[in-house]
Amino acid sequence: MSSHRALGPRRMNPVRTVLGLAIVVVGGVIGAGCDNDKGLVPTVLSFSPQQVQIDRMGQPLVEVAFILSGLMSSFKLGDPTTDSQAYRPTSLQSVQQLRTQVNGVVGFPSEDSPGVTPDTAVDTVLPDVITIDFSRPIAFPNGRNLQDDVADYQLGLLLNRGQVLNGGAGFPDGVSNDSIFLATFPYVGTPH
Ligand SMILES: [Ca+2]
Repeated sequence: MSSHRALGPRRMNPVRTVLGLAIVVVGGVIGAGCDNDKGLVPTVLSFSPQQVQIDRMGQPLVEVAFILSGLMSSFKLGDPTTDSQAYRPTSLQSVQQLRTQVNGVVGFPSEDSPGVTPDTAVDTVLPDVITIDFSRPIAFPNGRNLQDDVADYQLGLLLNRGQVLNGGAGFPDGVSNDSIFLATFPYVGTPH
């Protein structure tokens, strides 16, 4: 785990908040976990016997980009507190193998140098929580704005292209954001 990420009931840096979302069923209940210096809500939710976790979300696209397909189901049902132990070794291997394969594609853009090592890439997405340091500008991965192209960011992190940890935009997936966000709730635009 990298030094800037933290989990669990311990008290946090006053300006940092850790967010995660667990999706549980029984009446479509959606629960969110939040941990900050006020300790208002535990990071990890406690479910009643009637509630079953079916998915979760900290950072976007972690499971599809960094978790091996055979482990996705268990990852969805997992808990951030065990992410590094349970998924770091296989995720690291997956990132290394993917980069090797992509680097062998003739004409594909070269990796950043200096760039993001496989270890740093994996430690940026595991445990699967999103951190916010309010003393710094809010933009993914420091929190997330609606307009942040997080797919490009995660792809850049995975492939080490686009200087994602140095303010770069990551690697383009060919899909741009809409610019129809609303100024009021629910903020996202009309589906189309
Ligand atoms: Ca994109």
